[in-house]
This record gives sequence, structure tokens and C-alpha cells, in this order.
Amino acid sequence: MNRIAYLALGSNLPSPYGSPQKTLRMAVNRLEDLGGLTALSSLYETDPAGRHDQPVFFNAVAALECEFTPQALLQRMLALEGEFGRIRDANAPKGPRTLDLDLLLMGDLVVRTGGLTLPHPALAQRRFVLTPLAEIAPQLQHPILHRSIAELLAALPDEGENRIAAV
Ligand code: PH2
Ligand code: MG
Ligand code: MG
Repeated sequence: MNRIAYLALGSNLPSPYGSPQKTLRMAVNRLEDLGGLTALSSLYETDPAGRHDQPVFFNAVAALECEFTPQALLQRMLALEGEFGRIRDANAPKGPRTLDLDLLLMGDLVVRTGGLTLPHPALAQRRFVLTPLAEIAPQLQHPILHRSIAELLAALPDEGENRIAAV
């Protein structure tokens, strides 16, 4: 059965494919090998959240219609991150990265396993995710919070770590 998966893309370091902006465009091309791209947000320039001593981020959200289980899709996303030069530093969990691909939502699936939590646990707190997601799917319902993406974005406190601009 096909489902729509919503994926967050982020980059704040150049990858073998070039600048963060070029990296995200190339990553979207590669995502199209995994399913049908049904929507893509604008690209946003965003202040780093969580750790401030790092370059600005570029973020976007894509909707991908695919047949994979969430675990199988996540495996492919992690392989793509590696292909784009992502090095995981256990000591810097919120540090700079060439490419970050996060699985946000997949239909109304709720999953809690060691390697995967759906919906993404930080989804409702992150302006750099909710803004692009609200651009392509404002009425999408969060299957646990039972709020739409537009409602979650409107409920975010307007303080700190919040500068976000479409580029
Ligand atoms: N990702 C993080 C930590 N902080 N800040 C912004 N603006 N955008 C991100 O994608 C981001 C972040 C860890 O995944
Ligand atoms: Mg992330
Ligand atoms: Mg990630």
C-alpha cells in the first residue's frame, strides 16, 4: 500500500555536491528514486536550533509517495546521508552536517522502536520543520496530538532560534 511520507531536509555544511543549497537540490533528485515526489516546499534559511556555534541551516520538506515500510525508507535515507558525506559524531548530536534527512510522518502511522519514532518526536517544537511542512500540507493532522500542522505552527512560542526566511 502506498503512503505519503513527509521528509525534512537540512544542511549547514558543503557536501561533495557543493553548497548546502546545491546539496539539498541534489538530495531531492535522489529522493525521487525512492518514490513519487508529490510536493516540495521552498528552501528556507534558518538559525541553528539547539547549538548556536555553527553555520546557518538550509531546510526544506518533501512529500514522497512510496511503497516502503517506514524502516525500509529510513534505511535508504541514512544511506543517502552517507553518500552526501554525512559523518555522525556521537559527541555533537545537534552539530553541523552536510545532509540530514528526517522522517517526520508517514500516513497516520505511530511507531516507537529503537531506531525510529513516528511522528518525529520534535516535529511540533521546530519552526524550521513546521514552516516548510505547513507550506505544503497545512491541513495534515498529527496522529497523536490531533492538531493540524497549521495549528501546531501557530501555537509555537515566538522567541529565540526562530529566524526563518524563504530563499
Ligand atoms: N537540525 C538539527 C539541530 N538544529 N537547526 C536548524 N535551523 N535546522 C536544522 O535542520 C537543525 C537545527 C539537528 O538535526
Ligand atoms: Mg534533524
Ligand atoms: Mg536526522
